[in-house]
Amino acid sequence: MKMPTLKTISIFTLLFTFSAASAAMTVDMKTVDASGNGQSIGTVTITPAKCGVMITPNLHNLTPGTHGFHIHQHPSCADNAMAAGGHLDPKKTDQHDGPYDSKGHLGDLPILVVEQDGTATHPTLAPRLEMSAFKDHALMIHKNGDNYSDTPEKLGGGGARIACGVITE
Ligand SMILES: [Cu+2]
Ligand SMILES: [Zn+2]
Repeated sequence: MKMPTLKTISIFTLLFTFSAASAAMTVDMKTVDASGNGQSIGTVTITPAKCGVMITPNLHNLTPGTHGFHIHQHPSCADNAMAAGGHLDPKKTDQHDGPYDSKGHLGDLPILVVEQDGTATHPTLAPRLEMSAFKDHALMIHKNGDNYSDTPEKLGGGGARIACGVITE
């Protein structure tokens, strides 16, 4: 039996690496401040999945527990991330229903889970989203959790914006 040559293996590796790289999108996340360019807390990588997209955080320096996590409308984190506007909502539903309900904001992502050491690395699936939905918007992490509802508090109760990343790809 003839073994594959080193050259053949290299070509396959190159093709695979290239297609994987072009399919993923990595967003730099920064703490929120007036300039919109705070301290780095790591990255969030978005990759296409069979159903929706996978969201893989590689974050640190966050407070342990759950945090509201969304795509916000505008590609800016200036003015303590208020420049990013509200949750991405192309169908103008004006409803915060979370990532698993088809009625509300398209930008509602699965909550971000932060470990006791302040890191978040657990990947989640966002079934309603496509890669193209992220382009020219911002990713936002909130101080509090998200109950995927407008009650008892609007927008899941996430409160203040604590970290933000502009999606330019
Ligand atoms: Cu948000
Ligand atoms: Zn929302």
